[in-house]
Amino acid sequence: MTIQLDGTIGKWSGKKPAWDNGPAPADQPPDKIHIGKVYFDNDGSFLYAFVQCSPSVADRFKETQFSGDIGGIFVDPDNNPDTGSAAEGHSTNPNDRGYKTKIYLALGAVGDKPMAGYQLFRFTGKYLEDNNGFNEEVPHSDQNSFDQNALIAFGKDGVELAIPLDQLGLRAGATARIMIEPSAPDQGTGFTTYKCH
Ligand SMILES: [Ca+2]
Repeated sequence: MTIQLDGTIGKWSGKKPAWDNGPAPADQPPDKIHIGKVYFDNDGSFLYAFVQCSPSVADRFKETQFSGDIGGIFVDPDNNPDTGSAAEGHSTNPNDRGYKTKIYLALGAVGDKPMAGYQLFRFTGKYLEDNNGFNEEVPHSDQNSFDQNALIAFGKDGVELAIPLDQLGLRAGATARIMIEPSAPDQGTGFTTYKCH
């Protein structure tokens, strides 16, 4: 682990965000979390992601203790929109298709404390009406910020996660197409590419 997962944005400040969705809208529902800046990095083992959150996971928990989610990050490890998931909503935009894995960013509670987690789902091509076909759980991909050595943490600025490269089908030199889909309504969808070094 070459990046300390603590949910603070300072260590990313010298990098260019992969997506900058701007500030949260004034009419955002209080139980939702806005995604602002998103950053990626990698080492030989993990893809790292920092997702700026407004409000923070802890502040949202003061508002509601219901579980929910921040959104999804979709990864296409072969940089080809013609392999992988089908188009969402019959869109003709290639940005909306071709993904293999969805990183689902979950919110919840452990006892009376907030938690953030993630789980990976693969596109199977089956049951397209159900999660757009991302319905095969990747074994042992569940991460919960309360577990020791968890691969996700939350802090004052957002959530920070590490995903094993082999679970995403990525390795050094690979270029991934990435789509970021916040769960909060009326927010943009981010598209970017990331080249693993
Ligand atoms: Ca693809």
